[in-house]
Amino acid sequence: MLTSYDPLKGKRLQILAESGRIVNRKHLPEWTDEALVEAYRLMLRARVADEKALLFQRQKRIHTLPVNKGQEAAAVGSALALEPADWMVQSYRELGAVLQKGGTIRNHLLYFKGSEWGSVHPGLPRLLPLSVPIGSQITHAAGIGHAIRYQGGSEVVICYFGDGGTSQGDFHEGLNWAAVFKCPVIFFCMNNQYAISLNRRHQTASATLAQKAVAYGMPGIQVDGNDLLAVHAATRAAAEHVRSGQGPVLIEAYTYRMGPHTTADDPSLYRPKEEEEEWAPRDPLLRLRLHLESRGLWDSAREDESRAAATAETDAAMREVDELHETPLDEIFAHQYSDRPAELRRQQAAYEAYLQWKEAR
Ligand SMILES: Cc1ncc(C[n+]2csc(CCOP(=O)(O)OP(=O)(O)O)c2C)c(N)n1
Repeated sequence: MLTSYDPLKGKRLQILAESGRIVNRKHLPEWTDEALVEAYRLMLRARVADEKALLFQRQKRIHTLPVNKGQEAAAVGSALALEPADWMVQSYRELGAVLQKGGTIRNHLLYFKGSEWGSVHPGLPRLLPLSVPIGSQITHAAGIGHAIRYQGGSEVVICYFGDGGTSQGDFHEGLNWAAVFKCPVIFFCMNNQYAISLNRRHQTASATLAQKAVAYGMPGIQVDGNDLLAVHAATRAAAEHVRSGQGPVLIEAYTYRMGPHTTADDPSLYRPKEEEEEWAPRDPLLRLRLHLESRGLWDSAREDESRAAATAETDAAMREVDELHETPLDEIFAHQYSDRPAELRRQQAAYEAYLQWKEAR
């Protein structure tokens, strides 16, 4: 692990500065130019899909959905540090990571159209369904990690959650369990500064979220979450540590949610415009693009071409999802129990009655 980045001293790992300049060669990942360009393309693909999904929601083609803008480097940089056999336990704001793992924009849109089938990723049993109940996925990740250790496997689990997730009991239970039993889990906290309208400084009295690792007896590190290279270097080091049987690691990616919490949110009600302006030049795509351009690896023609490809892919995915039927009512209740309990049957009947009443109005 990168022990020189002691979270108690508040040292944050950065490799790529906002100007696009490399400021830390010691931890620079050994990437080919092609790999770096591919990582940028993936971030751009996630950005375009996110922008378009917001429009589709406004057109009422999908329902309320979370917005990813600003968190693409944290998602893509971490996912690229893992192997295909590793497990990914998601929250709901890591589209770039899900796409890297092999998930599709179609499924992303399908899920937010209200269909659980958007959670089914053919051929990817190690990509868990998106998890909206805050923090609940942290204990799932610890459990998967425990099973891997018990069976003597060499896979790693990465588990994403937000700064708000660290206030849940599940966070304590998951990290404590994983540390005691040396479960191979990377706990990846996306600190985007807000849990809906609640600012991070009201979330915890700890100076950093990474320092919470110390109490559980595991390494913790805070990275510049808008820096693809820093996120990648830290996750790589964490994966090596975890894979070698030394137990879990906590990474705090210090980032910013550039858009609203979801399409149902208005951030102008709780955060100052100046703050958004301060973060705008730290946009993770902008910074990597500046770097690539300074090395002659990218230009506006390539940008336009990649944007157009991602736009076409997202439009085609939306058209396909438009064609799919609404989720049959029974399916909403179908996957929780093999024998549906009386209370659930009652709720289903009540919901059916409500829909009929609504139809008749
Ligand atoms: C157990 C639970 N409580 C409350 C909510 C309502 N809720 C939805 S998102 C959210 C904020 C989560 O903030 P954070 O963990 O920082 O993640 P972010 O949304 O910023 O990515 C809350 C409280 C929920 N989904 N689950």
